Amino acid sequence: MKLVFATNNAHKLEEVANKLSGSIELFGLNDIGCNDEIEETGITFNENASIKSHHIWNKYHLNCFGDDSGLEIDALNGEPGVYSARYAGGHGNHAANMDKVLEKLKSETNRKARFRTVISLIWDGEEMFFEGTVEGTIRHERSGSGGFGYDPIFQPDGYTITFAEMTMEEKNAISHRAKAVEKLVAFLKDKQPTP
Ligand code: ITT
Repeated sequence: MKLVFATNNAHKLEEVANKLSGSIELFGLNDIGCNDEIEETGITFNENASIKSHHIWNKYHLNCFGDDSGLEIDALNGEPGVYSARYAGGHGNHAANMDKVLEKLKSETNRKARFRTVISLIWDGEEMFFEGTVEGTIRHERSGSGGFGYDPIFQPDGYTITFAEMTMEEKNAISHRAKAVEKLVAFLKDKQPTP
């Protein structure tokens, strides 16, 4: 069975492909010849994930899913949220995004935050959502050089190190994305014929 992940991010594709087994074959946007720029115009993670999955379903009628993720900071009323990638302006300027967060939280004592991932799956025309979160706090300074995005300033609850100080395996064992993907994979397992 063919399943399309509405992304061109090779790392994300590989993460899901590694967890899928059996008869489901995973394809990225490139693999199906889709070069469309799917705009994330939603104001929630669910909306953005849904925009991506519907784009593929409406155009190709293939089983598919899209995802959206971001950081929510309690003292900033959930910011940067869906704007995480472009919080300081340009898309994916991680250093500037972190500087903006640290500046806004300069004299803030409530440092609670979480990463959230939402996946919208369209299977046989029916939409389902899978969600993963990881709770933590925002450090006062960056620490570590691993990962990406806000990892150097995010310390997950129960740890004394940031995401950027963890190995990829450590982060992938507890991350928001991994949790959402696990739920998706569990659902898809039932869709595969037993060998
Ligand atoms: P796409 O092209 O697939 O949209 P992206 O890098 O924008 O890739 P996401 O939509 O998953 O990735 O996440 C949006 C932003 O949220 C991302 O650019 C980071 O700033 C932040 N983010 C998401 N997951 C993160 C993580 O695991 N660690 C650090 N920052 C993360």
